[in-house]
Amino acid sequence: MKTEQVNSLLRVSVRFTSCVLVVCFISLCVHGINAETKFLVYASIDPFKRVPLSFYFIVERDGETMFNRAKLLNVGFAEALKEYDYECFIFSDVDIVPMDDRNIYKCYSQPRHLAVAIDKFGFRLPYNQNFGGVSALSKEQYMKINGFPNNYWGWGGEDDDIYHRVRIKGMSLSRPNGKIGRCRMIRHKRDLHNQPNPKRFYNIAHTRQTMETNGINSLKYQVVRIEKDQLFTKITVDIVTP
Ligand code: BGN
Repeated sequence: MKTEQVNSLLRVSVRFTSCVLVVCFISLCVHGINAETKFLVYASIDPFKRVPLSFYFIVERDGETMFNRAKLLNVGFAEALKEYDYECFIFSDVDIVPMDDRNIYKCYSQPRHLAVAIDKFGFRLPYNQNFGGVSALSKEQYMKINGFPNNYWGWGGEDDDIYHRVRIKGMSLSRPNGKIGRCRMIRHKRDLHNQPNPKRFYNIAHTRQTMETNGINSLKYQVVRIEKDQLFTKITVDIVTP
């Protein structure tokens, strides 16, 4: 099949599945892979087997500011909804690649953790509450938890905060089993501007008190650039460092 045919089929499938993959991205050179390469990695895993997966949103922060994974994913959510009324969002780190085609990238009745057995952690869940790497939330589930926290600058803890949000709102995590949930992590050094966040312990301890006012309803950012390709939209964003 020619590339253009694949592209138009995928475009059409958006209308049926209403599912979008939001990939957050640190930095082109430092990370060693660029957004387009990542996209190709995903696309090469036979998108038709992963039927629901239909469109990609790549969100990258502008400049050399601190990384903020959860906030970038919030931006992806907000910007994707401006393009189409998606019902399901898959939030993925740029460096995680699923290994099993039965790990279907779609939304479930409960928020789904998809990257449950990453090679970096010996193909095991590092701890039971872990919600890192790749997750799937329907628009409804995401809105119920007020999206993701905006105040996790640097590495760590934002996924634990999201886990708390899910539990506080009476939901639980759904997961594939450890075999189906196997993923590879593309090796790279720790990125610049992504040092462990010393405030993460404090933030996590206060999720319950802060989640109603810290999330998609308080998200502030400025779009620097939008590049539209056939198969993905790439947003470069100023995430407004405090
Ligand atoms: C945990 C991090 C997660 C990360 C996993 C796997 C924290 C908060 C400590 C209270 N959590 O330790 O964000 O996904 O490791 O790397 O640092």
